[in-house]
Amino acid sequence: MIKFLEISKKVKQALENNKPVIALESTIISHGMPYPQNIQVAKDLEKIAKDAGVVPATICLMNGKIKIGLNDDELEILAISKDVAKVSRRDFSRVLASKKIGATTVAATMIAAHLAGIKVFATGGVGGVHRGAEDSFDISADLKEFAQTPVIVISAGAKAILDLSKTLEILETFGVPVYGFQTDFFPAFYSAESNIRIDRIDSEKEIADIYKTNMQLGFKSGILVGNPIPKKYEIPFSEIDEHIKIALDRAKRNSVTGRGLTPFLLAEIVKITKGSSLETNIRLVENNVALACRIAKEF
Ligand code: PSU
Ligand code: MN
Repeated sequence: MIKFLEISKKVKQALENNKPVIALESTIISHGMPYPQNIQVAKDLEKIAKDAGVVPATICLMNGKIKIGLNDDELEILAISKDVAKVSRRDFSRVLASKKIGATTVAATMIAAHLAGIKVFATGGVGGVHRGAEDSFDISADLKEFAQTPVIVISAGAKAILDLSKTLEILETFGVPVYGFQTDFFPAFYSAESNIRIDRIDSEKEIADIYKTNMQLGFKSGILVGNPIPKKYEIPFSEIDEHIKIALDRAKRNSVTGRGLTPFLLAEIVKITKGSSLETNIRLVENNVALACRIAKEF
């Protein structure tokens, strides 16, 4: 498997010298945000990490390689290109074998980060159990990945396009530790909190310690950290919920399902909120990258 890895020089050096590194996913660039904001965000996130003294490793599939750490040209290709595949675990080998460009979801980024030896990964929101999953069975492969790949994922929880309580139930079933960072409630992406209680953790060191203990026990699971968006940037739940219902209705009327559903809903919500949800989305990812950097420094 390692033969497919192509680790950038900076990331390799940092890993060899035990310097802090964080992984960043590429699906939020290619499928999660529109151009040209996406390229700006991709670069800004890398800058936040660098300014914190941490080496950022944005991950994608390209030319039959799992690329760990991208240069500006590669980021640009991901942001602009129209035929970037969205890669979750099941798509990994197909996209590698075809040598096409693939953007990695949370699940695929966890796999790649773990192969490269990166312990901490920052994203926006994780995939989860979709509303109406009792009929559609639409449950993101991200959740199963948490059960089997030991990476700490910093997220702002999950969007209310999902069924948050079912998402947490599945994670519990899979034995995945889920923590609220300095909060007692699972964050709801655009909104700082949902009404669902989770275990609280107050320091970066505690998260690192739990990860180390998990590894010493031989547990394979990842750790999901819910990091709430700062209150001043949040969109209140009641407000965003109306927009989400409109987006869900449009998805139903256009028969959007499967891997296309999450990107469709994200894009519709940006349209409905005239870009304000995008602004919020950017703020929360930045906030997650900053926390990921502090946790990476605990190792
Ligand atoms: N949630 C977001 N923004 C995103 C995604 C999720 O708020 O961009 C992306 C992530 O890459 C996540 C993927 O891993 O969507 C989940 O897709 P699906 O629901 O098809 O598993
Ligand atoms: Mn799905």
